[in-house]
Amino acid sequence: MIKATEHPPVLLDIKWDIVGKKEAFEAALPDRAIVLLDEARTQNLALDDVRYAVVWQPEPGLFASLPSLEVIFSLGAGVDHVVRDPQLPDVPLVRFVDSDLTGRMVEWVVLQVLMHQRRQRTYDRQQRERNWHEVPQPAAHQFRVGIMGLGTLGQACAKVLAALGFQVNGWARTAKTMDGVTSFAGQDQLDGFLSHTDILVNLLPLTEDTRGILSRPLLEKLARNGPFKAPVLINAGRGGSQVEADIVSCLQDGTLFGASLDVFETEPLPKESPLWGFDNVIITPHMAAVSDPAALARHVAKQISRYENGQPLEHVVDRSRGY
Ligand code: NDP
Ligand code: OXD
Repeated sequence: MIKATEHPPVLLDIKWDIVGKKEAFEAALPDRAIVLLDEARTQNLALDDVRYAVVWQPEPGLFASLPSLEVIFSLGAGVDHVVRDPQLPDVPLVRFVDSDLTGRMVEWVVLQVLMHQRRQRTYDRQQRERNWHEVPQPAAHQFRVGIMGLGTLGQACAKVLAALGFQVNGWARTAKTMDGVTSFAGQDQLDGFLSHTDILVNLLPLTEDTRGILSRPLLEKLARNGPFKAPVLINAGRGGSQVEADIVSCLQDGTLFGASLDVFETEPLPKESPLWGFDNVIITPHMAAVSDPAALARHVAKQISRYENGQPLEHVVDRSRGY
Protein backbone atom coordinates (compact mmCIF):
# COMPACT_ATOMS: atom_id res chain seq x y z
CA MET A 1 0.00 0.00 0.00
CA ILE A 2 1.12 3.54 -0.67
CA LYS A 3 1.69 5.37 2.65
CA ALA A 4 -1.57 7.22 3.37
CA THR A 5 -1.07 10.97 3.75
CA GLU A 6 -3.35 13.97 3.57
CA HIS A 7 -1.85 14.84 0.16
CA PRO A 8 -1.79 12.84 -3.07
CA PRO A 9 1.39 10.84 -3.76
CA VAL A 10 4.07 11.78 -6.29
CA LEU A 11 5.24 9.09 -8.69
CA LEU A 12 8.90 8.99 -9.72
CA ASP A 13 9.70 7.19 -12.95
CA ILE A 14 13.43 7.82 -13.12
CA LYS A 15 15.22 4.97 -14.80
CA TRP A 16 18.79 5.88 -14.45
CA ASP A 17 20.96 6.99 -11.59
CA ILE A 18 18.26 6.70 -8.99
CA VAL A 19 20.70 7.23 -6.12
CA GLY A 20 19.55 10.01 -3.85
CA LYS A 21 16.56 11.03 -5.93
CA LYS A 22 13.81 9.51 -3.80
CA GLU A 23 15.39 10.91 -0.62
CA ALA A 24 15.64 14.36 -2.20
CA PHE A 25 11.92 14.28 -3.04
CA GLU A 26 11.03 13.05 0.44
CA ALA A 27 12.97 15.99 1.88
CA ALA A 28 11.33 18.54 -0.43
CA LEU A 29 7.81 17.10 -0.11
CA PRO A 30 7.75 15.73 3.44
CA ASP A 31 3.95 15.62 3.67
CA ARG A 32 3.32 13.15 0.86
CA ALA A 33 4.27 9.68 -0.26
CA ILE A 34 6.97 9.44 -2.91
CA VAL A 35 6.48 6.31 -4.96
CA LEU A 36 9.07 4.85 -7.33
CA LEU A 37 7.44 3.25 -10.34
CA ASP A 38 9.66 0.17 -10.05
CA GLU A 39 8.68 -0.28 -6.38
CA ALA A 40 5.02 0.23 -7.23
CA ARG A 41 5.29 -2.49 -9.88
CA THR A 42 7.12 -5.03 -7.71
CA GLN A 43 4.80 -4.39 -4.77
CA ASN A 44 1.64 -4.27 -6.91
CA LEU A 45 0.66 -0.84 -5.60
CA ALA A 46 -2.40 0.81 -7.12
CA LEU A 47 -1.52 4.15 -8.71
CA ASP A 48 -5.10 5.39 -8.99
CA ASP A 49 -4.61 8.45 -6.83
CA VAL A 50 -1.28 9.64 -8.35
CA ARG A 51 -1.78 13.23 -9.47
CA TYR A 52 1.84 14.16 -10.18
CA ALA A 53 4.46 12.16 -12.07
CA VAL A 54 8.15 13.03 -12.46
CA VAL A 55 9.52 11.15 -15.44
CA TRP A 56 12.56 10.46 -17.62
CA GLN A 57 11.98 8.48 -20.81
CA PRO A 58 8.66 7.03 -19.60
CA GLU A 59 7.48 3.92 -21.38
CA PRO A 60 4.78 4.73 -23.94
CA GLY A 61 1.38 4.16 -22.33
CA LEU A 62 2.51 4.81 -18.74
CA PHE A 63 0.38 7.93 -18.43
CA ALA A 64 -2.70 6.15 -19.71
CA SER A 65 -2.41 3.92 -16.63
CA LEU A 66 -2.59 6.91 -14.25
CA PRO A 67 -6.29 7.92 -14.25
CA SER A 68 -5.91 10.81 -11.76
CA LEU A 69 -2.83 12.39 -13.35
CA GLU A 70 -2.93 16.20 -13.30
CA VAL A 71 0.65 17.37 -13.98
CA ILE A 72 3.66 15.69 -15.63
CA PHE A 73 7.16 16.88 -14.70
CA SER A 74 10.12 16.17 -16.96
CA LEU A 75 13.26 15.25 -15.04
CA GLY A 76 15.20 17.31 -17.55
CA ALA A 77 14.96 20.51 -19.56
CA GLY A 78 14.16 18.52 -22.69
CA VAL A 79 10.75 16.92 -23.16
CA ASP A 80 11.17 14.97 -26.40
CA HIS A 81 11.25 11.81 -24.27
CA VAL A 82 7.75 12.59 -22.96
CA VAL A 83 5.90 14.05 -25.94
CA ARG A 84 6.69 11.00 -28.07
CA ASP A 85 4.00 9.03 -26.16
CA PRO A 86 1.01 8.79 -28.54
CA GLN A 87 -1.27 8.44 -25.50
CA LEU A 88 0.05 11.53 -23.74
CA PRO A 89 -2.89 12.91 -21.73
CA ASP A 90 -3.95 16.50 -22.11
CA VAL A 91 -2.45 17.71 -18.81
CA PRO A 92 0.29 20.33 -18.30
CA LEU A 93 3.83 19.13 -18.94
CA VAL A 94 6.40 21.08 -16.90
CA ARG A 95 10.06 21.00 -17.86
CA PHE A 96 13.03 21.47 -15.53
CA VAL A 97 14.38 25.02 -15.61
CA ASP A 98 16.79 25.84 -12.83
CA SER A 99 19.93 27.88 -12.20
CA ASP A 100 21.87 24.76 -11.14
CA LEU A 101 21.18 23.02 -14.46
CA THR A 102 21.80 26.19 -16.45
CA GLY A 103 25.12 26.75 -14.67
CA ARG A 104 26.24 23.21 -15.47
CA MET A 105 25.43 23.64 -19.15
CA VAL A 106 27.29 26.95 -19.30
CA GLU A 107 30.35 25.24 -17.76
CA TRP A 108 30.25 22.41 -20.31
CA VAL A 109 29.73 24.61 -23.37
CA VAL A 110 32.37 27.17 -22.38
CA LEU A 111 34.81 24.37 -21.56
CA GLN A 112 34.30 22.83 -25.01
CA VAL A 113 34.65 26.14 -26.85
CA LEU A 114 37.89 26.83 -24.98
CA MET A 115 39.20 23.29 -25.49
CA HIS A 116 39.02 23.82 -29.25
CA GLN A 117 40.05 27.49 -29.32
CA ARG A 118 43.08 26.83 -27.08
CA ARG A 119 43.97 23.61 -28.99
CA GLN A 120 43.93 21.58 -25.79
CA ARG A 121 43.65 18.24 -27.61
CA THR A 122 46.90 19.03 -29.46
CA TYR A 123 48.65 19.90 -26.19
CA ASP A 124 47.32 16.70 -24.57
CA ARG A 125 48.83 14.68 -27.41
CA GLN A 126 52.09 16.61 -27.23
CA GLN A 127 52.28 16.01 -23.49
CA ARG A 128 51.92 12.26 -24.03
CA GLU A 129 54.78 12.54 -26.55
CA ARG A 130 56.87 14.76 -24.16
CA ASN A 131 56.90 17.31 -26.96
CA TRP A 132 57.44 21.02 -26.00
CA HIS A 133 55.89 22.84 -28.96
CA GLU A 134 53.69 25.91 -29.24
CA VAL A 135 50.96 25.94 -31.91
CA PRO A 136 49.36 29.15 -33.34
CA GLN A 137 46.88 30.54 -30.81
CA PRO A 138 44.10 32.72 -32.25
CA ALA A 139 42.36 34.90 -29.65
CA ALA A 140 38.73 34.58 -28.58
CA HIS A 141 37.71 37.74 -30.43
CA GLN A 142 38.78 36.12 -33.72
CA PHE A 143 36.13 33.36 -33.40
CA ARG A 144 32.45 33.64 -34.24
CA VAL A 145 30.47 31.31 -32.01
CA GLY A 146 26.99 30.54 -33.33
CA ILE A 147 24.47 29.15 -30.88
CA MET A 148 21.49 27.30 -32.34
CA GLY A 149 18.70 27.55 -29.79
CA LEU A 150 18.78 30.82 -27.93
CA GLY A 151 16.48 29.78 -25.10
CA THR A 152 17.23 29.40 -21.39
CA LEU A 153 20.48 27.51 -21.92
CA GLY A 154 21.59 29.13 -25.16
CA GLN A 155 21.21 32.63 -23.78
CA ALA A 156 23.12 31.81 -20.61
CA CYS A 157 26.01 30.36 -22.67
CA ALA A 158 25.92 33.32 -25.06
CA LYS A 159 26.37 35.80 -22.19
CA VAL A 160 29.44 34.07 -20.78
CA LEU A 161 31.05 33.49 -24.19
CA ALA A 162 30.49 37.15 -25.11
CA ALA A 163 32.04 38.20 -21.79
CA LEU A 164 35.10 36.09 -22.68
CA GLY A 165 35.46 38.10 -25.87
CA PHE A 166 34.05 35.71 -28.48
CA GLN A 167 31.86 37.16 -31.24
CA VAL A 168 28.52 35.53 -30.46
CA ASN A 169 25.57 34.98 -32.80
CA GLY A 170 22.40 33.11 -31.95
CA TRP A 171 19.66 31.48 -34.00
CA ALA A 172 16.16 30.74 -32.75
CA ARG A 173 12.62 30.55 -34.07
CA THR A 174 11.97 34.13 -32.92
CA ALA A 175 14.34 37.13 -32.83
CA LYS A 176 16.03 38.05 -29.54
CA THR A 177 17.51 41.25 -28.16
CA MET A 178 20.66 40.57 -26.16
CA ASP A 179 23.61 42.84 -25.44
CA GLY A 180 26.67 41.64 -27.33
CA VAL A 181 24.81 38.91 -29.22
CA THR A 182 23.60 39.14 -32.82
CA SER A 183 20.25 37.46 -33.26
CA PHE A 184 19.21 35.46 -36.32
CA ALA A 185 15.70 33.99 -36.53
CA GLY A 186 13.78 31.47 -38.57
CA GLN A 187 14.58 29.48 -41.68
CA ASP A 188 15.11 32.65 -43.75
CA GLN A 189 18.09 33.68 -41.63
CA LEU A 190 19.60 30.24 -41.05
CA ASP A 191 22.07 30.33 -43.94
CA GLY A 192 23.27 33.83 -42.97
CA PHE A 193 23.79 32.61 -39.40
CA LEU A 194 25.73 29.53 -40.54
CA SER A 195 27.98 31.47 -42.90
CA HIS A 196 29.07 33.62 -39.94
CA THR A 197 29.85 30.68 -37.63
CA ASP A 198 33.30 29.22 -36.84
CA ILE A 199 32.16 27.28 -33.77
CA LEU A 200 28.58 25.95 -33.88
CA VAL A 201 26.92 25.14 -30.55
CA ASN A 202 23.64 23.22 -30.76
CA LEU A 203 21.22 23.72 -27.88
CA LEU A 204 18.01 23.14 -29.81
CA PRO A 205 15.29 20.91 -28.39
CA LEU A 206 14.51 17.78 -30.41
CA THR A 207 11.29 18.31 -32.36
CA GLU A 208 10.05 17.30 -35.78
CA ASP A 209 11.67 20.52 -37.11
CA THR A 210 15.09 19.91 -35.57
CA ARG A 211 15.44 16.15 -36.07
CA GLY A 212 18.49 15.48 -38.23
CA ILE A 213 19.27 19.17 -38.65
CA LEU A 214 23.02 18.66 -38.00
CA SER A 215 23.63 17.00 -41.35
CA ARG A 216 26.21 17.47 -44.11
CA PRO A 217 24.23 20.11 -46.06
CA LEU A 218 24.06 22.29 -42.93
CA LEU A 219 27.68 21.67 -41.88
CA GLU A 220 28.88 22.63 -45.37
CA LYS A 221 27.27 26.06 -44.93
CA LEU A 222 29.40 26.92 -41.89
CA ALA A 223 32.18 29.51 -42.33
CA ARG A 224 35.51 28.33 -43.71
CA ASN A 225 37.34 31.64 -43.33
CA GLY A 226 37.75 31.55 -39.54
CA PRO A 227 40.99 30.97 -37.63
CA PHE A 228 41.02 27.19 -38.28
CA LYS A 229 39.70 27.46 -41.88
CA ALA A 230 37.11 24.82 -40.94
CA PRO A 231 34.37 24.88 -38.32
CA VAL A 232 33.93 23.10 -35.00
CA LEU A 233 30.63 21.45 -33.99
CA ILE A 234 29.54 21.32 -30.35
CA ASN A 235 26.29 19.49 -29.56
CA ALA A 236 24.66 19.27 -26.14
CA GLY A 237 21.08 19.47 -27.44
CA ARG A 238 19.89 16.05 -28.53
CA GLY A 239 21.48 13.23 -30.48
CA GLY A 240 18.37 12.99 -32.67
CA SER A 241 19.37 16.34 -34.17
CA GLN A 242 22.65 14.95 -35.50
CA VAL A 243 23.24 12.71 -38.51
CA GLU A 244 26.29 10.88 -37.22
CA ALA A 245 27.30 9.33 -40.54
CA ASP A 246 27.50 12.87 -41.97
CA ILE A 247 29.46 14.18 -38.98
CA VAL A 248 31.96 11.33 -39.33
CA SER A 249 32.44 11.97 -43.05
CA CYS A 250 32.73 15.74 -42.45
CA LEU A 251 35.47 15.07 -39.89
CA GLN A 252 37.22 12.71 -42.28
CA ASP A 253 37.24 15.08 -45.26
CA GLY A 254 38.02 18.25 -43.28
CA THR A 255 34.58 19.87 -43.61
CA LEU A 256 34.75 19.90 -39.80
CA PHE A 257 37.90 20.80 -37.87
CA GLY A 258 36.69 19.11 -34.69
CA ALA A 259 33.69 18.39 -32.50
CA SER A 260 32.47 18.02 -28.94
CA LEU A 261 29.47 15.74 -28.60
CA ASP A 262 27.51 14.99 -25.43
CA VAL A 263 24.43 13.45 -27.06
CA PHE A 264 24.06 10.74 -29.68
CA GLU A 265 21.59 9.05 -32.01
CA THR A 266 21.94 5.95 -29.82
CA GLU A 267 22.93 6.27 -26.15
CA PRO A 268 25.17 4.91 -24.80
CA LEU A 269 27.27 5.60 -27.92
CA PRO A 270 27.97 2.12 -29.36
CA LYS A 271 31.56 0.97 -28.93
CA GLU A 272 31.91 0.50 -32.69
CA SER A 273 31.05 4.14 -33.50
CA PRO A 274 33.88 5.80 -35.45
CA LEU A 275 33.26 8.97 -33.43
CA TRP A 276 35.30 7.52 -30.56
CA GLY A 277 38.41 7.42 -32.73
CA PHE A 278 39.04 11.04 -33.74
CA ASP A 279 41.79 13.00 -31.98
CA ASN A 280 39.89 16.24 -32.24
CA VAL A 281 36.52 14.92 -31.12
CA ILE A 282 35.57 15.13 -27.46
CA ILE A 283 32.92 12.62 -26.37
CA THR A 284 31.04 12.94 -23.07
CA PRO A 285 28.24 10.58 -21.92
CA HIS A 286 25.17 12.89 -21.94
CA MET A 287 26.32 14.67 -18.81
CA ALA A 288 26.67 18.27 -19.98
CA ALA A 289 24.02 19.37 -17.50
CA VAL A 290 22.71 16.68 -15.19
CA SER A 291 19.64 17.35 -13.07
CA ASP A 292 20.69 17.70 -9.45
CA PRO A 293 18.20 15.67 -7.35
CA ALA A 294 17.79 18.32 -4.64
CA ALA A 295 17.31 21.15 -7.17
CA LEU A 296 14.85 19.02 -9.16
CA ALA A 297 12.88 18.10 -6.06
CA ARG A 298 12.72 21.76 -4.95
CA HIS A 299 11.48 22.76 -8.40
CA VAL A 300 8.74 20.08 -8.37
CA ALA A 301 7.72 20.99 -4.80
CA LYS A 302 7.50 24.67 -5.75
CA GLN A 303 5.35 23.96 -8.80
CA ILE A 304 3.02 21.61 -6.88
CA SER A 305 2.61 24.28 -4.23
CA ARG A 306 1.81 26.92 -6.88
CA TYR A 307 -0.65 24.57 -8.59
CA GLU A 308 -2.46 23.66 -5.39
CA ASN A 309 -2.64 27.33 -4.38
CA GLY A 310 -4.26 28.34 -7.66
CA GLN A 311 -1.18 30.03 -9.16
CA PRO A 312 -0.10 29.24 -12.73
CA LEU A 313 2.50 26.53 -13.22
CA GLU A 314 5.84 27.78 -14.59
CA HIS A 315 7.84 26.32 -17.51
CA VAL A 316 4.86 24.60 -19.08
CA VAL A 317 5.66 23.11 -22.48
CA ASP A 318 3.80 24.42 -25.50
CA ARG A 319 2.55 21.13 -26.90
CA SER A 320 1.97 22.56 -30.39
CA ARG A 321 5.67 23.57 -30.65
CA GLY A 322 6.93 20.43 -28.91
CA TYR A 323 9.29 22.24 -26.51
P1 NDP B 1 14.37 26.40 -24.40
O1 NDP B 1 13.00 25.90 -24.74
O2 NDP B 1 14.50 27.46 -23.38
O3 NDP B 1 15.07 26.96 -25.73
C1 NDP B 1 14.95 26.33 -26.96
C2 NDP B 1 15.46 27.27 -28.03
O4 NDP B 1 15.45 26.60 -29.28
C3 NDP B 1 14.60 28.53 -28.18
O5 NDP B 1 15.41 29.65 -28.41
C4 NDP B 1 13.77 28.22 -29.43
O6 NDP B 1 13.39 29.37 -30.17
C5 NDP B 1 14.76 27.42 -30.23
N1 NDP B 1 14.10 26.58 -31.22
C6 NDP B 1 13.25 25.55 -31.02
N2 NDP B 1 12.84 25.04 -32.19
C7 NDP B 1 13.44 25.78 -33.15
C8 NDP B 1 13.41 25.75 -34.56
N3 NDP B 1 12.67 24.86 -35.23
N4 NDP B 1 14.14 26.65 -35.24
C9 NDP B 1 14.88 27.57 -34.57
N5 NDP B 1 14.96 27.66 -33.22
C10 NDP B 1 14.24 26.76 -32.53
O7 NDP B 1 15.22 25.12 -24.03
P2 NDP B 1 16.52 25.04 -23.09
O8 NDP B 1 17.47 26.08 -23.51
O9 NDP B 1 16.12 24.99 -21.68
O10 NDP B 1 17.07 23.59 -23.48
C11 NDP B 1 17.44 23.28 -24.81
C12 NDP B 1 17.70 21.80 -24.98
O11 NDP B 1 18.93 21.45 -24.36
C13 NDP B 1 16.71 20.85 -24.32
O12 NDP B 1 15.54 20.73 -25.08
C14 NDP B 1 17.49 19.56 -24.26
O13 NDP B 1 17.30 18.83 -25.45
C15 NDP B 1 18.94 20.03 -24.19
N6 NDP B 1 19.54 19.71 -22.89
C16 NDP B 1 20.61 18.85 -22.86
C17 NDP B 1 21.23 18.57 -21.67
C18 NDP B 1 22.44 17.71 -21.63
O14 NDP B 1 22.90 17.34 -20.54
N7 NDP B 1 23.03 17.37 -22.77
C19 NDP B 1 20.76 19.12 -20.40
C20 NDP B 1 19.65 20.02 -20.54
C21 NDP B 1 19.07 20.29 -21.75
P3 NDP B 1 12.40 30.47 -29.54
O15 NDP B 1 13.19 31.14 -28.45
O16 NDP B 1 12.11 31.39 -30.66
O17 NDP B 1 11.20 29.72 -29.02
C1 OXD C 1 17.88 17.36 -20.08
C2 OXD C 1 19.00 16.44 -20.23
O1 OXD C 1 17.03 17.45 -20.97
O2 OXD C 1 19.70 16.17 -19.22
O3 OXD C 1 17.82 18.04 -19.04
O4 OXD C 1 19.26 15.96 -21.33
